[in-house]
Amino acid sequence: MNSPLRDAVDGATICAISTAPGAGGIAVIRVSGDHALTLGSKVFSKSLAEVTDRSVAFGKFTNASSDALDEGLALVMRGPKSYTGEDTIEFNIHGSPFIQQEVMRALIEAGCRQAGPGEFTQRAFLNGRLDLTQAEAVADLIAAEHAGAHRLALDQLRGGFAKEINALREALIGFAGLLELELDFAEEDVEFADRDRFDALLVDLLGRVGRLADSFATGNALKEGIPVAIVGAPNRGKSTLLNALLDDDRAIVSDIPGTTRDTVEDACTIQGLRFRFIDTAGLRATQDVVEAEGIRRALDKAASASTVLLMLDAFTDTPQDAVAQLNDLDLPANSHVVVVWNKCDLATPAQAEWGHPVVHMSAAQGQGVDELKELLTAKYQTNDQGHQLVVTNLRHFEALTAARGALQAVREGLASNIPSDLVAVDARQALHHLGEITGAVHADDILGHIFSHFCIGK
Ligand SMILES: Nc1nc2c(ncn2[C@@H]2O[C@H](COP(=O)(O)OP(=O)(O)O)[C@@H](O)[C@H]2O)c(=O)[nH]1
Ligand SMILES: [Mg+2]
Repeated sequence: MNSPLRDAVDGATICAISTAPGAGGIAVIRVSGDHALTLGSKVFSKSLAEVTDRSVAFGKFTNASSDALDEGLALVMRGPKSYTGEDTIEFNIHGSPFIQQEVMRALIEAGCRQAGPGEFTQRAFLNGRLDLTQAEAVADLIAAEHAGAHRLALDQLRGGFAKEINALREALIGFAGLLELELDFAEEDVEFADRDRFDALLVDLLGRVGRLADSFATGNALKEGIPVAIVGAPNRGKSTLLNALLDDDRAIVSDIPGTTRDTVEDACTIQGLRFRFIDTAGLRATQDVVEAEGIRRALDKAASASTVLLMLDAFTDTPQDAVAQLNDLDLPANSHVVVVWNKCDLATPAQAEWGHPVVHMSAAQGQGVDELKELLTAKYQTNDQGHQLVVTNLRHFEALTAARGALQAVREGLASNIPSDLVAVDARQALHHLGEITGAVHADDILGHIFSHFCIGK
């Protein structure tokens, strides 16, 4: 392999069960490494070296004492055009835990080593088959439990994000090069690049890095579940709505005001998007310390939610009450609020100008719930269409934030005529942080941390 990082691989041929633990119709055991073909052949009745690349052979499995273990298939994929970049065999065997253990034992007796978590993918990275963002996307893809997370992982696996990071790095390398050229000729007091062009380039880089960093709030919500807080005064039907949205008796519903005193939270998927609905304690003045704490939490949840559903009671709330309730929430200026008039089976709500979408509902009878769902999915589906790049990974977000800080320091340095060599230090720092994202620069402990979260066999 021509990657200098290849040295980090210990040279062992590794093996692991790649299918889920337990019994199944079929199990897959993967073998990867320089000696995969020879070691694999020791447990299989055919010589794998003679099997055409990317084809399948049928044969019998035996151990070192020639005990028959199973019969099944061997798929041969020679490096470098394999997932890991090394010679790889995938054995399809019958999925009893006993057979799986015995074939694994036979492979280890033959000289393979049991793979650690994510070791196949780690080798793929070290052999230059994937960059770090793609390797992480593989883990996300395996963990994806709903269509939204699946799509984000697949986009990242396709490499669009890594491409943008690499483009940013290249622009920055060009910039750092010009700065350093200037340094070489410092005595001659020459300014090579004109400062306006430098600044324009920095503004562009800062804009692109900033957009990616800012997309984390959306990306993370799409992956982990978009937080939607249901707030309002007691007895408006908040808990009834939570139950209707989840289609489950999750929260206690009663006509006694102040029933919900803590936040109740649960997730569900609507049209492929994951939402986390948060039912909260009714907002009212209270002397009760427990209820007061519940109200404090409710306001916290409202402030940090992606969407706030303000529940109103068509029977008891006047539009003035309603506006007062909205103001009492004291939400950040650009919050996404939906005004929900509940109990429309009892009364018709008064008209008012909200500047927010309004839904008329009877949560108890299930009317208007679908309309609300439509509204929510429409909002978040348009947000993530057009395949804009969205950052979903905390590690990427932190590196982008650090890169943004370093780029700002470069810009300020240039503006205040700080010596070029000091500015160049900040430029290198920004370059370093961008490189951390794709793994162009990496520390072993970071790699260890990333791959330890993988399944064994991937
Ligand atoms: N008529 C009517 N009653 C409702 C509706 N939604 C909730 N309720 C009733 O209002 C009371 C308070 O509901 P609950 O969900 O506990 O309100 P919360 O305090 O805001 O969580 C209960 O007796 C519910 O059965 C509705 O759409 N129509
Ligand atoms: Mg309640």
